[in-house]
Amino acid sequence: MEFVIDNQITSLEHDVIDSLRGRIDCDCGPSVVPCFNEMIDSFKKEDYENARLTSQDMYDFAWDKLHTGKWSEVKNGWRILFATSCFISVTSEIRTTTQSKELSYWTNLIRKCDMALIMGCEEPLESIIHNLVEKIHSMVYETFEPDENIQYTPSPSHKKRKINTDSSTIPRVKNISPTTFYKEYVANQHPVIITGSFEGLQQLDDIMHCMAYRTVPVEVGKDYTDPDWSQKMMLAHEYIRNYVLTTNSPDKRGYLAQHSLFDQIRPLSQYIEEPTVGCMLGEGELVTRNAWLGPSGTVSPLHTDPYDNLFLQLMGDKFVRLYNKDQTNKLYAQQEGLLTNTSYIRDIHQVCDINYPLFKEAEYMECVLTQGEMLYIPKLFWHYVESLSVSFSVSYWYK
Ligand SMILES: O=C(O)CCC(=O)C(=O)O
Repeated sequence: MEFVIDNQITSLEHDVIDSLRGRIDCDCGPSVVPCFNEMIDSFKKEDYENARLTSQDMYDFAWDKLHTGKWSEVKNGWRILFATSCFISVTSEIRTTTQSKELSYWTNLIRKCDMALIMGCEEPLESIIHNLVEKIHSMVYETFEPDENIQYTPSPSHKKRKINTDSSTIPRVKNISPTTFYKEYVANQHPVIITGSFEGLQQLDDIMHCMAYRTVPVEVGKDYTDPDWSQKMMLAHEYIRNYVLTTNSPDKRGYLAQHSLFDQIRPLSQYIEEPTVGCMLGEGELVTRNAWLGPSGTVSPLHTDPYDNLFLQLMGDKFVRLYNKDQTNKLYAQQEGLLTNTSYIRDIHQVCDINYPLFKEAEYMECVLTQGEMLYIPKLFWHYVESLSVSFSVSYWYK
């Protein structure tokens, strides 16, 4: 497979990379500068062999820094250094390798670009990396279409959850206007399900061409409160085949959860649209949109988020239980550690009355959200979410 590096990318890359020099100096300290400069200079002089070698050193160095200490405290320069070395490594590699290029060769390059995007980088380098990885991915997908025999269409197999009719129901309304949505629900902080505003996805095959060989982060384990829970990076088509369409035991369950997948893989955005009623939430500012793609049986334990949420069900069914914030004293929020927004109660369907005596008195609302429906979860409402089938959801958080 021949890969032609676009002239446009070539001229842009030189300007971008020059503009990054100062940032590295300030954030990463003077000891990194000579090596960074050698990488950049080799690249500009078209000494791609040396650029490839030095970029690998810089990649490893920045990777360690990105994984030391608290994520929020990592200086931006390390992210820039990481993204720059990913970019130089990938483009130099393509220019220098002469051996025949297997699928794994390409997926490694795609993975490097994905890691740069996942770790976070800035414009204009970010757009250049998007362009590069999208080009590589579509060429690779055309040449190595994954597993022709596998249908990426979920079977209709279904877990059942009975909705408690004593609980108050969440109203369902069709095609509501933003003003009515605001007056009747947002102003009263009342959850509502809006139907008829989008169709959703029929099958996962439709999105494989955008993402099959992209690397995505997957949470493996019963849920994020489990001590054995871990995060793994894997190719999207392998994740879908081995975790979404395959039934695994709960401790081996994989969940692509709370990930900004649509920002990492831009072509996927064509399948979603920001809800028009979003402008009515908070100041109307979209904080983030996250993907939640997984098999039947994924659980997000009872927790709160500090944002108003429009939760869209693109595919499959999810059981959702909600508790108003005024029920908090009956819900046993964790008192210490990183998860003070999460309840100690892991399975709301089997709660020990002795340990959690107030829980059964808490008032709640619940529903099964189906494809094409959108649930408004007011900020700080407690929510427990369980998938009843293969499921793909998107949450839009506003402040
Ligand atoms: O779908 C899920 O598993 C959880 C969704 C959620 O917690 C959220 O959107 O805030």
